Amino acid sequence: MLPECQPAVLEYKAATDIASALIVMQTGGPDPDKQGRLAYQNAKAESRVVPTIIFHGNEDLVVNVKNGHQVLSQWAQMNDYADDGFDNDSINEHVYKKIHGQVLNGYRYTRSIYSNTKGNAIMEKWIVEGMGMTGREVARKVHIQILRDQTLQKKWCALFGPFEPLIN
Ligand SMILES: [Ca+2]
Ligand SMILES: [Ca+2]
Repeated sequence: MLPECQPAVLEYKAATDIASALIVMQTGGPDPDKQGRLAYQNAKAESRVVPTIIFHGNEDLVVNVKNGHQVLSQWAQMNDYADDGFDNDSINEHVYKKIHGQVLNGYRYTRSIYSNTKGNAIMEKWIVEGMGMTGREVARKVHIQILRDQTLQKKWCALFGPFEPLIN
C-alpha cells in the first residue's frame, strides 16, 4: 500500500473559502504558531510528528513565497507539539543544515534541513531561485517519482520515517 501524502500550498486553515484563499496566496496567512497549535489540537489522538518537505519558487507570482516559509513554520510548531505534547521547541525552525546548490544548467536553490533534538532530519524547505508557478509542477513530479519508485521510498523512509511529504 502506498503511504499517504498531504499536498498543500497554504498553512493549515489559512483560508476558509476561495476568496480568502486568493488573498492569502498573495499576502500570506495567519500566525504560523497559532495555526500549528490548531492543527495539533484538531489532530488529537492521531497527532504525530509528520516528516515535511516544502518546495517553493521565490518568484512565484501566484502563491507568494511567504506562504512557503509560513507552511514550514506552521509544521515546525505542530511537530513541536506532536513530539512531546509541549510548545518547547523540541522541534523548531532552527536550520540544522543549509545547502546551496544548482542543477546543471538549471535553477539555483537553497535547501534548509530542520532536525529534532536527536539530530534526525524532520523537515526540509527548498527555495528555488528564479522559479515561478512551475515550481509546484516540479515538486509534484518529484513527489510522483518518489511514490512510484520503491527504492526512493525506502531512502526517504530511512531518512524521515513514513512517507508523508508536504508539497508546497
Ligand atoms: Ca515540543
Ligand atoms: Ca514551538
